[in-house]
Amino acid sequence: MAITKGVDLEIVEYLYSAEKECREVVKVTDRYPELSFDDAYLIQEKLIERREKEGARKIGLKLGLTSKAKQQMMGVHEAIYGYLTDDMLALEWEPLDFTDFIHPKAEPEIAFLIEEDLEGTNVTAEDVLRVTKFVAPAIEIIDSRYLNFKFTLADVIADNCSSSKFLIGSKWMSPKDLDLGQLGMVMSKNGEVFQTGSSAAVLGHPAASVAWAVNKLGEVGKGIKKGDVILSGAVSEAISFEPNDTILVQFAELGSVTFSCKSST
Ligand code: 0L1
Ligand code: MG
Repeated sequence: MAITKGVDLEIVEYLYSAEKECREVVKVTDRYPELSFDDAYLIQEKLIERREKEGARKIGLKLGLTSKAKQQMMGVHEAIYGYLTDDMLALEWEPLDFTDFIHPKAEPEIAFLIEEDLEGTNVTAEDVLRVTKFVAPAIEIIDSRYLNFKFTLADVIADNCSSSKFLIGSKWMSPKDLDLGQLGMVMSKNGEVFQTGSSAAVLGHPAASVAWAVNKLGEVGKGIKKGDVILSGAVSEAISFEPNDTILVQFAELGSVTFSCKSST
C-alpha cells in the first residue's frame, strides 16, 4: 500500500532533521509499517531534493547490500541504491570530526568515475566498463539515522541507504589495466588488520553491481551520467571508529585510501 501525500514529506523532514542534528531516531516503519520499497525510493528522492534546496549537488550513486552475506542477513535478494552529493565528499588530509556523526562505520569500496551517459534495462558489466574512465580505492562512511543501526529494507532505502561521507584515494586507474573482479583488500584500524576481502564479494564483480543499479534506474526512466562517481558496494563488513582512530584501506594494484578522526577535545 502506498503512503499518502503529505506523509512522504513528513518522513522527509523527520529523516532530514535527524541527519542535520546528528540524532538517532525510531525507524519509519514503526510508525508506517505499510511503507513499500517504491514509497521508500520516492522518499529517498525527496530527501535528496530537500538537501539540494540547501545547496547540495547530486554527484553520483552508491550501492548497498551488494554482498550475499549482507543480503542474507537482511533476508533480501537484491541490492539497493542511494545518491551521493558533493557535501558527502571528505578529503584524506582533513581529519573528520566525530561530532558530525551518530554511530559511523567505514566500508572499503571501489569507486567508478563515469565518462559517458548510460541508461537501459539490459545493461551489462561490460557496458559499465566501457563507460568507466577510472576506478579508484574508496571508503564509504555509513551512519544510519536509525536507533542502534537497526532497520528494515524500506527504512534504509528511505534513509538514502545510510549514506554519510566518502573518500576517494589518489590512485585512479583505467579498469582495463587491472583485474577488477578479483582485487584483494585489507582494512586496518590504527595499524591493526580488522577486515580482509576481495572485490569479488561485490555481486561477483563491482562492474556487475553498477550494472544492477543502472538497470534498476532504467525501470524508472533514469540512468547514470558523464561525471558521476559511483561507489559500487562494500568489499567486506564495515567497521566502527571513534575519535583519534585512523582507518586505512589497501587494495592490491589499486592502492590505498585513509582517514583519521579528530580527537574529541
Ligand atoms: O553502503 C552500504 O552497504 C550500506 C547499505 C545500507 C545497510 C547498512 O547501513 O548497513
Ligand atoms: Mg557502502
